[in-house]
Amino acid sequence: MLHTAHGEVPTPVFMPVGTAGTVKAMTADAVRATGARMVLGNTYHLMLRPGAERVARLGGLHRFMDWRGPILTDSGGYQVMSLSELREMDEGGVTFRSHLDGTRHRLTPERSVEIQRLLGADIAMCLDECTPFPATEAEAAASMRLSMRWAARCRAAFLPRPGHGLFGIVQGGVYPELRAESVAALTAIGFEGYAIGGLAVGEGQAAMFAVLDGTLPLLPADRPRYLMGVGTPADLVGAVRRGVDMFDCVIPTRSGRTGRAYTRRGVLNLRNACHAEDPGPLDPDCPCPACRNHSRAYLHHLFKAQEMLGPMLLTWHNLQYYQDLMRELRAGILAGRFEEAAAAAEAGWAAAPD
Ligand code: PRF
Ligand code: ZN
Repeated sequence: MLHTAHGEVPTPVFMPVGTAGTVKAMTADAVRATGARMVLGNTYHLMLRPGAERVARLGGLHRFMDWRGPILTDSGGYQVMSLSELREMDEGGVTFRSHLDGTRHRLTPERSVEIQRLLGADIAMCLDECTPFPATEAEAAASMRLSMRWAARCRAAFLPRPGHGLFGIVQGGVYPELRAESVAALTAIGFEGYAIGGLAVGEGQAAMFAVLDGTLPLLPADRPRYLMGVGTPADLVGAVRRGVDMFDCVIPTRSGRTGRAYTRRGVLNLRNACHAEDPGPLDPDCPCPACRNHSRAYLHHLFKAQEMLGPMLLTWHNLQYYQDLMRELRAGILAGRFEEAAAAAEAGWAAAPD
């Protein structure tokens, strides 16, 4: 259980991504109705638009987006590297041009922590560099050590408040000694929780699981572990099996907007003509409005006609599926039957692959 200023969150937990102050295509009430208890926000997007100070003047991100549960904010480092133009990294921080209007901005460990405080994050993340893949061991070492120096500066800049926490981010690429060095550096500083960064960047599921196998046993057992930016349902099951407590990923929301549905029977694409006259539900076992009220044929029609209800319904469905999957894994863990819950989910995908 995570205890935060905005309530308790049972783990393992999946956090829908609310990058720009909205989980795209969903009202906050709808996100809550899927079973989500915590969402992610992004320093990078919100500092550029509408600005962290403006959000603070308007009462903070919770009120701004009408989300009453806890919010975890990412620190900006990862989004700067993937979205911004002309970024320059130095010991002090990162200077970059906005992908929106080309204006120059600078993010330092201290400013990232300040922005996350202005937003009102229950959980803030350290500014880090997500080491690209592939990277040589020397490149991964230099990048990880910079992130560790930034982590110490983030810890010093963070003002402790009850119910609020700061998480360190383990880096080190696919190199076990570097991952171990990163864990040692972060645990010596001391954080409320620990994230595994630098994964799901092209290394593949087997390499990602190998890093988790080597890294998770080194982390303190009484602190939450968060695998950043992961993943597919199969990734989540494998990572929970290895001891991960928290996840965020754009897969359910982004793929919902393009017509891809994750179901108890595998992945399907509603744009495919095979659904054009199918009167049955997307997933007969799903309680979401797309499955309760509509046929596959109707969902297919919405995507063909480019109606905005299509992305809305499939986003709801995919988030519902992710939340139901996590609830089943939590119930399995509490009953001492995790492997049965995992096998039930995995058997469903295997029965009818797309
Ligand atoms: N660092 C941060 N955010 C992230 C990542 C990271 O390494 C990843 C890795 N895929 C996703 N989001 N700060
Ligand atoms: Zn559904």
